[in-house]
Amino acid sequence: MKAVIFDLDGVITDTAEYHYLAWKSLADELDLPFDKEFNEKLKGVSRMESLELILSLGDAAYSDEEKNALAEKKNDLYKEMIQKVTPADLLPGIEALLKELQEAGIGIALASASKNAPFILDRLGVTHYFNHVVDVNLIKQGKPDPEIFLTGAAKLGVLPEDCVGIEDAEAGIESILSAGMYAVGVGNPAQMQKADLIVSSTAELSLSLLKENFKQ
Ligand code: B16
Ligand code: MG
Repeated sequence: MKAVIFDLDGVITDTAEYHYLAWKSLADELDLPFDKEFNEKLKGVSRMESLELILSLGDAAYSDEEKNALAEKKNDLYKEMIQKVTPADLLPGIEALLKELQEAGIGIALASASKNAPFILDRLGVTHYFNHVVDVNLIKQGKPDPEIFLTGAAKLGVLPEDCVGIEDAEAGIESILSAGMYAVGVGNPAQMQKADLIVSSTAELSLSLLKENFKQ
């Protein structure tokens, strides 16, 4: 195991609630029946794809220009919300794991679909642990395509087979597996069936757990 590549939302911090509130406000304005259950479909999905899914709840057609304006409106609201993020919003065990990995000389990268990821890492006070943060603006195919995880490995200079990927969304697990990496899922086993290892909480993650299970 030479590197660990992390997802952000749902693994390092839980920004899903802010994404939900911002989309909910937009959906209410457009009179679309958006709820928490539907929001589950948006985890790990890019901003424009999320918008398309939400708009599919209604019959109205929108031009590309209108869609861009709607996505921008949601993002402005979301950006306002994430100003409040602090190191206390790190999920349990994550900083301890980052520290252990860094001390062991294991590469650390971020493979998040969020364009706001660098800002959130800064607010959480953990940017300095990361050897590379994949620039999602340069990624052509979103998760479940392996591109984002493969880019992380390439930037760290390690082979995919020597990497562990950690995700909370089904599309993310597929992305890790099709990149040829060892997939660790955080959350409900029903949504993580294909993962190589599943933990119910980030508090269970540690260097020794990853090392013991890697490639078994
Ligand atoms: P943004 P992840 C994803 O983060 C979120 O889970 C998803 O809900 C969001 O739409 C996506 O980032 C894009 O975020 O609008 O900030 O660019 O799980 O890949 O870390
Ligand atoms: Mg996620």
